[in-house]
Amino acid sequence: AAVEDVRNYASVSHMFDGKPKKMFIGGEWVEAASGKTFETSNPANGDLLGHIAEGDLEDINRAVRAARKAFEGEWSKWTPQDRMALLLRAADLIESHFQELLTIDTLEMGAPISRGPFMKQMIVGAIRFYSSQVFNTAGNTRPNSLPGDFRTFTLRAPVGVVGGIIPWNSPILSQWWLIGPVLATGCTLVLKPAEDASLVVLRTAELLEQAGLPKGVLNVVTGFGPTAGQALAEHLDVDRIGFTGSTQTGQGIIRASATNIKRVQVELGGKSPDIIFADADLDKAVPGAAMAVFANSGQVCFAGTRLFVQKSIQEEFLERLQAFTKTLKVGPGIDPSTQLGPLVNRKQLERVTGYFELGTQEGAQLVVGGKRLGGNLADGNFVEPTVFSNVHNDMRIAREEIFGPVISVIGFEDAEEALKLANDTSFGLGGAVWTRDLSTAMTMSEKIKSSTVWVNCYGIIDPSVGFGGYRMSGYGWKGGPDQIEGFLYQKNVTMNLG
Ligand code: TXE
Repeated sequence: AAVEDVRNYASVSHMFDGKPKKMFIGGEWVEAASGKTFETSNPANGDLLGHIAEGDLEDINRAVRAARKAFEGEWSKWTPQDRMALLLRAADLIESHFQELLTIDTLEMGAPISRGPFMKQMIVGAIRFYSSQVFNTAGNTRPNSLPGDFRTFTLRAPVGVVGGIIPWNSPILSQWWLIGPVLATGCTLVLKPAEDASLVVLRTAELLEQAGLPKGVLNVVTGFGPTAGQALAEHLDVDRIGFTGSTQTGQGIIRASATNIKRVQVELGGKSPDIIFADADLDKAVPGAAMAVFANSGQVCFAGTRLFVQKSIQEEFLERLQAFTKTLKVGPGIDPSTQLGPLVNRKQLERVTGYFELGTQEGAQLVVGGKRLGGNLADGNFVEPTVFSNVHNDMRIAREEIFGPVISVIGFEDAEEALKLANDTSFGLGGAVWTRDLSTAMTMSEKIKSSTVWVNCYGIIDPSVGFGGYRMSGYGWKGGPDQIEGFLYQKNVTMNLG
């Protein structure tokens, strides 16, 4: 029965034609050196979607060799204009194939198809932004300030082979935080997608081939973290690594980078504060704060999971939050009316339901949700959007990243207390303030210790600005001109004309 369902999806994309999917190395579609494959399935119903090549050390070695060869070959002669044209062609192709990409991603990792318009604008916008960065690779010249007849100037050169390891929560987008700067700067890339969501990355590679990407500039090695991922992180001929995922794996990536002092960018977990002041416009703040966590079923790195509400409005706010939460539709992402899809896999399902139990054990009050969904959703990894109140900032549900649709509501008296609680965390990725008072908005924006602060909105990222992390949420910037720096070596040339 599972195979028949896969056939039904074949109309969407040849990604679901039942044939094992190959990896992309040196411009060729190849099987794993070991010949092994692994299964990928639909988290909404458990159906088998297909098989994917299971790459490991040998495939990573092949891919890094191909990336090095490409870096030193024809690609190094491409002008910034050539690379800009390639990125613009890619943006057009991604735009015209967007519905197909979105459907592939939804079937494999579960997120609702209704995120389409927002994602399309974000992704196509990001690619077009990166096309504008091809000239952001220049050095500079200064008038001589040394005693003598010297000339000093700087040059900037692409760092070389980049290794990218991305998670499953939004590969349709997160792959571009690596492919974009790589193509803009003239580096090459070996990309290892997450084992739960590889198909959209493989389809994107096909589209890039169609856009005229030279062989070996992008290589995709599918497979598991401890084998393929670890081999990439440790590889002596990889110059830079970009990683998004768990804090624990990130720590391993940083350790592995020491083998050859790779440049590193890591974006890890979060427990972001979302602060509602009594003067906020609750018509906007209630749905805004709810979707700051429930979007993608809470599987978002900067989800605003610690919801601080000023005590004077707490009762009304909780009532309205509960009512709003009850209106949300949970179901298969492929249904256009779905607002929350399934969790990506059984491991995440167990993790999230474990926190449902923990919250009650710790003495928090369950306001709404808190259960796995059965009935016609019993074969998928569905859970209810959940709100706990009476949470203390030192409870585990307020300190640990749950990565599910779980809000912890914490009361506060005044701005000073809100700030103290908001910053009492080991993370620092996102955060928001809802208020009509300009000076509250400004002061909180300056003092919240996180790389992104939203005022009267949540989760909006301008790719031409980008985002990063404080503390254990990681370091290095994604998007914006600052990210480009990380893909370039700077060189100082000093000439003595005397
Ligand atoms: O993450 P992993 P998992 C958090 C979130 C979630 C938890 C676990 O809290 O519940 O992490 O998710 C690859 N060497 N985030 O287990 O293991 C792996 O194959 C090299 C937050 O899925 O970090 C995948 O490609 N690579 C996050 C990627 O790392 C390794 C998004 C992420 O997997 C590896 C995802 C190894 N030893 C999870 N082990 C965010 N910040 O958005 C695994 N990988």
